[in-house]
Amino acid sequence: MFRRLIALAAGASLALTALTACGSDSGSDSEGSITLGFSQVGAESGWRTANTKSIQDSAKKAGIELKFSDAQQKQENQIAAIRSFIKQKVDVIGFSPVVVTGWDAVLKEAKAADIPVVLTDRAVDSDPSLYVTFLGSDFVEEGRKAGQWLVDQYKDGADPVNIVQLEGTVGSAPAIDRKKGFEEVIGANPNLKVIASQSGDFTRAKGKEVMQALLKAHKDIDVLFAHNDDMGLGAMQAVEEAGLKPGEDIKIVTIDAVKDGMQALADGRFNFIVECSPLLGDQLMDVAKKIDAGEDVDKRIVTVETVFDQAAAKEALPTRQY
Ligand code: GZL
Repeated sequence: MFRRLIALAAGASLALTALTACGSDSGSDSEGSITLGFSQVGAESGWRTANTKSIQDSAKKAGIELKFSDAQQKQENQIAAIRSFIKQKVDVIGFSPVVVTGWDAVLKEAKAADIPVVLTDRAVDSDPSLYVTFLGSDFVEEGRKAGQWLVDQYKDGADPVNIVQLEGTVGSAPAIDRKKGFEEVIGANPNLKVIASQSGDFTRAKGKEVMQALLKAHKDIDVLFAHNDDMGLGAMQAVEEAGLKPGEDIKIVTIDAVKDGMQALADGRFNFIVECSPLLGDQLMDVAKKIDAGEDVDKRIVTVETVFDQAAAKEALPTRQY
């Protein structure tokens, strides 16, 4: 705030000078480098690793000083990191909230300290006045796209299609919203039935473990919908170890489109991936600069993303950034 006041005052005095004595030269730039404190969820998936790299590379490119903290998927670590950024009087705080609830207190502390907060990747249920903007994907739409592919695949079939769902981290926005969008769309075809749905916490290891249990409990699984590639890749191993062919005996639909997922798709072991872009770094730095300059920022910035079938994955792989 203080920096912004200086900028505004400098602007005002410049304008005044210009009015009273034309030809005055522009004031020196009061901009120094911006300090951004960022609390990251963790390093649970290929998507997260790519997201971290994007933020770190973009900060360097933008000349923004980045204080980065990895919360190992624990909310208490994120809250502690945000409090530390407040104490250090950073210019802007950014974070990707591991879960939707429990942020009101620390966001109010940031507001009281007059430090603007930017949400990236995941949303919170706090009052929107407590943060400047939410920059990230529309997870409900991602779930809908996954569901629509299944509806299209099975539109002419009369047999029941048994689906198991590997959900993301319990209480996280992507897990809640992807499930919501997926189940809303597959409701269009009464043959499409979710016979089991369990969290794999967005990790490969947990995805494999849960899929092993599901394969033991259900002998008639036709489709796996996993909320991210990493859980799908772990589950794919469980399917193969059970003597079944992933992509054929059990169709696999996932979300993210990180390189390992795209390779499985190109190899025919996945069937469809909905992209969720982790490359949010440049947009985050742009928002930080706008905030610091006192410029307006949209309350919601939705990332642009697409979908991939097996042919599209083969084509996209050679130039895939992540
Ligand atoms: C989505 C992001 C999710 C990814 C997972 O924006 O929050 O978290 O889909 C990651 O791979 O773990």
